[in-house]
Amino acid sequence: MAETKVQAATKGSNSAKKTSATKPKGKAAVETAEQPQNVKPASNQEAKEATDAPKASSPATAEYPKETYLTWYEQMVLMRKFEEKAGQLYGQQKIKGFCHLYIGQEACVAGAVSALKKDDKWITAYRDHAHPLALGTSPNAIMAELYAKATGCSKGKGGSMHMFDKEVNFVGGHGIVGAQVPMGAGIAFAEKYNKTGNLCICSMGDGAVRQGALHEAFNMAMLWKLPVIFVVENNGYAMGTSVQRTSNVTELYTIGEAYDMPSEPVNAMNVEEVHEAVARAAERARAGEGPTFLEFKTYRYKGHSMSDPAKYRTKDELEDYRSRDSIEAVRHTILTHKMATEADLEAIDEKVKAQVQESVEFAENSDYPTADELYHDVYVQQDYPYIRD
Ligand SMILES: Cc1ncc(C[n+]2csc(CCOP(=O)(O)OP(=O)(O)O)c2C)c(N)n1
Ligand SMILES: [Mg+2]
Repeated sequence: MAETKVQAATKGSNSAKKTSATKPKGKAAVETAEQPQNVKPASNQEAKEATDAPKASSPATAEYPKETYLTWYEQMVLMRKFEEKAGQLYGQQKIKGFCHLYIGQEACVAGAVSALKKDDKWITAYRDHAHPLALGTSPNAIMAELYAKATGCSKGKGGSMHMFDKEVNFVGGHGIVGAQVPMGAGIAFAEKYNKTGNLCICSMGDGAVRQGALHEAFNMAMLWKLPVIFVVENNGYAMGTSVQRTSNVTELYTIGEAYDMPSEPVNAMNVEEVHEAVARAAERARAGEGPTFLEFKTYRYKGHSMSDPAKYRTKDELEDYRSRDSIEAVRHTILTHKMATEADLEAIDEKVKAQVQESVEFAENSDYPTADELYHDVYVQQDYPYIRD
């Protein structure tokens, strides 16, 4: 089996499904799949339906090997604990500037990484701590970047919104809403042009699908059948503005259909469903069939950034999503199917806690970049051909 990101990150875990290879789901199956509802005030019918949605539970059979579930669990716990610590440190003013947490959305990254190969590229927006963590960047380098230290993965010059790690093919955190969408198409173009067989996964928030550049990029990606997976991490809000208040079309995946792009909604509180959708899209991209647009229906438990008290949503709405927490669901599956004991999972929790603590010490003990760093890395290519004297 081809080496996947999970295998690369954990040296030898198996992300293949126990049964036969994942088959593309028929449209009917997709349309009837249980999805978390988009977000509206709790008093209306849709919010009621969301509250009636199934709570965190285990499938009757565990569909993947134990190693896969344990890898998902460990990765998601690392994302969660790392960001909880980052939130605390922000409160203590150890971390400054902007800081957008991914807490609640962990399954989006964990399920996708396990379906990709090690040389695939990933580009995303500014909510970007979880992606490099799952791709294998050291938590030390990410924490140091949050501290703006020279040992950070962007040499302390990017901060929370601009993580970058070429070693794991993470091509960034981008602060301009939607800017990464044409760049993602461009990266996929390069992969196709160079016949590498790799693809690019390009994730964005729901706010980004209303940027004009997305539509141009979708058109070109389809025209040239680029190996790209566009993913909208629809957490219901762009800052404090709900999808319903900004978009006539609230089932965001249908936007891809205007370009005949295979598009589907995914219950992204469920890591297995994310993995399966990305695996299908990756298969299509590698077969030369072009892009896919996936709408990950997810939720962020915290505000937009550290300065947002999130008063635009109800407690009930938040509690409803928390009751379907993706980490709890994987934990439940592992225990129900006796893949590990409570003690085994506690040992993972402790290991992750120590890793996070170590990253804080590493960041604290690192130096800030020196002033001459201002003149480095402005353009990586020394002979950049478009500069004229
Ligand atoms: C072009 C542009 N316009 C406005 C902003 C200000 N801004 C920063 S984040 C944000 C909301 C984006 O929300 P969404 O795409 O849903 O991502 P999420 O924060 O939910 O992950 C806005 C409007 C920006 N960074 N770039
Ligand atoms: Mg959003």
